[in-house]
Amino acid sequence: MTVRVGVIGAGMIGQDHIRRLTDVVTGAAVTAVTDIDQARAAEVAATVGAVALPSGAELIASPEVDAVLVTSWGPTHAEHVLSAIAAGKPVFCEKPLATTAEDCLRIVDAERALGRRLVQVGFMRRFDAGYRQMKEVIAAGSLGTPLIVHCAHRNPTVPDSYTSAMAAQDTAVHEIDVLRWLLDDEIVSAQVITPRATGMRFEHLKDPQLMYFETANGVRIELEVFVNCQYGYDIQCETVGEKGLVRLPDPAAVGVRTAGAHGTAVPQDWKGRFADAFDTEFREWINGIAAGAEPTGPSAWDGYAATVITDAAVRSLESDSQVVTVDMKPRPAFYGGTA
Ligand code: NAD
Ligand code: ISE
Repeated sequence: MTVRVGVIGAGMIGQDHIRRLTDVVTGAAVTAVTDIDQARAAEVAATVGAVALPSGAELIASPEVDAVLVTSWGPTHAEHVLSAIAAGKPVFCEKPLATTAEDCLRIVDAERALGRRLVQVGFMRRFDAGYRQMKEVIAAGSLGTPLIVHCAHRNPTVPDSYTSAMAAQDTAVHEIDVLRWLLDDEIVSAQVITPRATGMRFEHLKDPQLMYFETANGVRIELEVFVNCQYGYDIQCETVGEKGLVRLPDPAAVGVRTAGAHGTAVPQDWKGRFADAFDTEFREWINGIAAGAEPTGPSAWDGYAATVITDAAVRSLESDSQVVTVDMKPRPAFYGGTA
């Protein structure tokens, strides 16, 4: 069976996922594309023999579309995800699930009312081989109880449109999701501190930022977000337990010795660093749909949790670094909780 995917949003990541679904993943075909920039939708659709449709609503309703991929701007995600649920079609939504907690809860409620999972959120780090190995090591118990996590999330540069709040909403949101999953624990508070700012930033931006999170079990997470580090796209993660530690491996790269120095290249963007993770994420999503199974990747609840935790981090940033308690509803049984 070929899963026919309709794509809403033909920008940077939308085009990358269309290429992935067409050239990398077997059992999938992109049959429809839409974008508010209709010329872009037509151009991108033509590259894969898909039809360009005028709106997300028409794409979701199309009989040629079995599953929906949402890669439009964040504030538009909720509308498309809710429409896909109403149509009973599986929907993969790039992060964030929605930009407000209220919209995330509307999605959670709609999915619960339907009674089966249709939504998967695009937190691709759960599909990265290094993070998966870290999770296995932590779960096996040889490190003892996890106590501390040290992380860094560095981008070489960001555009002028990137705001200080986006350090949490757009960037740290990946650690927020992957650490909840890695530790099988919930984040209960957030604090954001701004050290001396780099001179390599746009004037309005607070960069770098140091973020501190505490989990329900008392694990302390420290995360450096530095989005103008200049030298590359660098993701670090080290979990310290009672009897040892586990560290995320750097991506494999050849060692080069020349001109009196030796080194390995640092990736320059998330596309290259997480290419294999994105491939695995889509392979598993498509295989699940083809098998008639519910998605097992990050759920609508995980999307809601990430949004309320990033809200707490932004409130801390905007309130002189106060420690802010995460305002999260109890997790429903439908999503593996007890409520
Ligand atoms: P982009 O601006 O390059 O592309 C977004 C596209 O959506 C544009 O072509 C725009 O015209 C279109 N669009 C906006 N509103 C629309 C609507 N209502 N209907 C149809 N099309 C609409 O942005 P991008 O970098 O591709 O990011 C898209 C999403 O992917 C964002 O939510 C972003 O956070 C996420 N993203 C995730 C990762 C990751 O690592 N997982 C990386 C980059 C971006
Ligand atoms: C971007 O939207 C991503 O999701 C990248 O993974 C992240 O590293 C970057 O900081 C974000 O802007």
